[in-house]
Amino acid sequence: MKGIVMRSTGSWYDVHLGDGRVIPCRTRGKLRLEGYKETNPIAVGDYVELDDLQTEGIITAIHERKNHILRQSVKKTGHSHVLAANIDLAVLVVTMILPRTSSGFIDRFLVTAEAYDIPQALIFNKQDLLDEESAALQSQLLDVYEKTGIRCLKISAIADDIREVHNLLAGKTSLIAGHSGVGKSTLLNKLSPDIQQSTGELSGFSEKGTHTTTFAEMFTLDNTTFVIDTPGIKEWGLMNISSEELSDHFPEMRALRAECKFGYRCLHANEPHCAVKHAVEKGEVAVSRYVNYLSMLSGEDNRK
Ligand SMILES: Nc1nc2c(ncn2[C@@H]2O[C@H](COP(=O)(O)OP(=O)(O)O)[C@@H](O)[C@H]2O)c(=O)[nH]1
Ligand SMILES: [Mg+2]
Ligand SMILES: [Zn+2]
Repeated sequence: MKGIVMRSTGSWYDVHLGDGRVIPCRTRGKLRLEGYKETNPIAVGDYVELDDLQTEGIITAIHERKNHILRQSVKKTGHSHVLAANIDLAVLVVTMILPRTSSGFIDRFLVTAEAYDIPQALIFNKQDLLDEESAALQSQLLDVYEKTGIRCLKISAIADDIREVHNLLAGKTSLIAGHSGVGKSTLLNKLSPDIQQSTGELSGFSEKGTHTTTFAEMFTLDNTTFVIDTPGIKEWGLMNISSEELSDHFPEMRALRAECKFGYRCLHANEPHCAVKHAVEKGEVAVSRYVNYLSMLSGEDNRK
């Protein structure tokens, strides 16, 4: 029998069966997944095969993944672990006010998702709080990202009907990310009466101010719609993206590369006859995207 892993405590896994039941499972012996070094490399979002469905299950195999996202070890020991697997959509919740999400943060998220081969969407929350300045900033960003082909929604998680969000997520496994305070938990709670996340507090930190261990966790909206909450998304780094490859994860720049004089070696920085730079001058590639690209290229952005 097949199921999808919803959460893991390290030795136990909660597995969602297609009929809506969730049962605790263990593994027996050593499970391996081709291409991964770890034994029992089970992550949230993994499809697994199960045996013995009385009160608990035994995971006997892990299905091949269509993608996975990694999280670097907090201690920068060079280790990383799979945070979640088989993601259909990466959703970033952003706000223009309280707190303000920078375009640099948005682009970093989009580039990383693109590098992992995961389609992206942006949810602009807290529409009810926009003043003139933050509304102007938002419309600039909407213009940039809609032109880039990113699905964008505007909502007030505390007030609006969120049918559009339901439609966006329906039938998919989506990862939900965003800075602390943008309204992720408020939105999740509104999406399903079964989800009861605490809101309005600094989460991810214990009372002593130390970082608590945070695992990805999956919630069910219906039997085919799943959302994954990923605490600590800041550590979702730009892993293993070379300088030459970086602009390939900006779709509007990728489309121009062949026209650069230095073709696949062009970093679109100081090279002559660069199609990307020309497009920026002509207003065809957004200045903010280009500036954020250069910042990622120089590595400045990586250390934040
Ligand atoms: N005004 C307003 N406040 C919101 C909205 N969505 C969430 N909030 C508030 O923002 C604060 C942080 O929300 P929370 O869901 O905990 O954010 P999270 O850290 O991303 O999970 C809470 O006090 C929410 O009530 C919104 O659309 N409008
Ligand atoms: Mg929260
Ligand atoms: Zn170029």
